[in-house]
Amino acid sequence: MSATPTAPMTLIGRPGWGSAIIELQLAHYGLPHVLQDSGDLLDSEDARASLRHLNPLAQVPVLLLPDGTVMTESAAITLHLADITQRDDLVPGPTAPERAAFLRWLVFLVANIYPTFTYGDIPTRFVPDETAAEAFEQTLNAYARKLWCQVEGEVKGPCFLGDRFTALDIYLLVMMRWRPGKAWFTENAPLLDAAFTRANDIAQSTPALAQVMQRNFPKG
Ligand SMILES: N[C@@H](CCC(=O)N[C@@H](CS)C(=O)NCC(=O)O)C(=O)O
Repeated sequence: MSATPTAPMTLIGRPGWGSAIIELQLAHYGLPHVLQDSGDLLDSEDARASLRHLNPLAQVPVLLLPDGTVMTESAAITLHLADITQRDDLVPGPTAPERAAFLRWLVFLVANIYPTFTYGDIPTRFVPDETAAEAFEQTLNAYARKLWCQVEGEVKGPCFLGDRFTALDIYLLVMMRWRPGKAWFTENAPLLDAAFTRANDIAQSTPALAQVMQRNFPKG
């Protein structure tokens, strides 16, 4: 039997943002949690200022553990939730055949693809000159598409790692709604597109996940 902690955690985030990746996992595991809206971190200095004492990068997700420990970084949180629940249904365990690929692509998604959103959301934060920022944004978006094409070559189908649904599929479910947009995936990355559809079907047919999807992506 797995030991599931009962004291609530606090997930700080924003509907549709990366906090959805963690909210879906908390719901999947049935872990008690409360949600706290970060405000629009891209638009509001007040929102950024009030988050910085927890995460100096002023990014979400931020997860406050029952003992007050602050966790940031979705991949670290993903691994931690599997640890504390002692479950291996979203994170293949150490001896599972999918383990190495899981770790590789989990880190790839957060270390390579996620930063393209950080830099691309407001390019002038990193390249102040408007003209240069425009060129930077184009190069960055092309680079992001190249990264997704690399991921496409690794999708086993029907889920990312084959038959089993893992936390990687939860990442796809959220990140593939962002740039370059669903239509691009349909046209250029059919395996990812199919994995997304599969993950979406699984989420929609699991009441706890369907509720989180609806809260984060009310438009579907
Ligand atoms: N490496 C972090 C990235 C988190 C991240 O970039 N979150 C976005 C929301 S999806 C954010 O808070 N952006 C605000 C900003 O970068 O100013 C993770 O994996 O959790």
